[in-house]
Amino acid sequence: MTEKLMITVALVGAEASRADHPQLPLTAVEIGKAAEASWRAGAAIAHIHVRDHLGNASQDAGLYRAAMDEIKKRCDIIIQVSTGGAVGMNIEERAQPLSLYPEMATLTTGSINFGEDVFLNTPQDIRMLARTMKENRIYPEFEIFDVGMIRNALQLVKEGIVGKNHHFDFVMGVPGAIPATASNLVHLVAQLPARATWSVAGIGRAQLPLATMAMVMGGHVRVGLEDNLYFRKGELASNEQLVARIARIAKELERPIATPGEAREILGIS
Ligand code: KMH
Ligand code: ZN
Repeated sequence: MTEKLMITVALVGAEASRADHPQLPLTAVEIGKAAEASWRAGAAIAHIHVRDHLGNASQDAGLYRAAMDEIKKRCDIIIQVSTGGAVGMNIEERAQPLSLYPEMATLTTGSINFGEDVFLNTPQDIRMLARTMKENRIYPEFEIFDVGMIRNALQLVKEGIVGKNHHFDFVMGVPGAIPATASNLVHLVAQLPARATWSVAGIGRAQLPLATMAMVMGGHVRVGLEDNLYFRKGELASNEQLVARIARIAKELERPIATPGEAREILGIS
């Protein structure tokens, strides 16, 4: 039987600003409220970044703690912190939220061009983040921006630096990384061990078709304003709306939605 569908909401990211989207959740309270609304709409996991008082991307542990507290007092959604941060941040800066022992964190297993920038993840930096996550009993989600990153992720598992409980998320359509096509998604999934869990995060207008494809293929889905600001061409979205649309499609496909508790069971989060 196909697993229940885990919906991840990527609430804000590090790149967009209020100039791009006037309702982007930036403060701890806004992030808490957006997480609750998305949870009510069907999200089981919240992937979070935080911003400083000027709205700039930050990996400050105090800011993460404030956002996590606002989420935890509203709902039991699984909190997944970013270790990707923003391009140009050094690895110590990016690792800061791991000191808070979140349930989950991201781990990008390679470098890519990211628009006109470079999202740099050296083998040494990747191992450092992975070891810290293991020591702090934080569940890793591999952020796979291109196909070679799967090999690097599986190597970490083989070496025991990452345990057997982990999840893959395919981020597809970043300019400079793997294009968001159906055949590329099939190719990515074909690289995984049979029992691996995976989700897809399509960038921009690729979000909806790739999410729908993932649902049909037995994978899971990530949506949210980090990856896509629009509900449809010319119409800005909210996180809640993007999650609710996936929940509606899942219902039509007779794919039940996982609660956070059920997602913990699927993932093997103890
Ligand atoms: N902001 C991107 C450069 C993650 O959260 O782990 C990296 C990113 C990945 O968003
Ligand atoms: Zn992110």
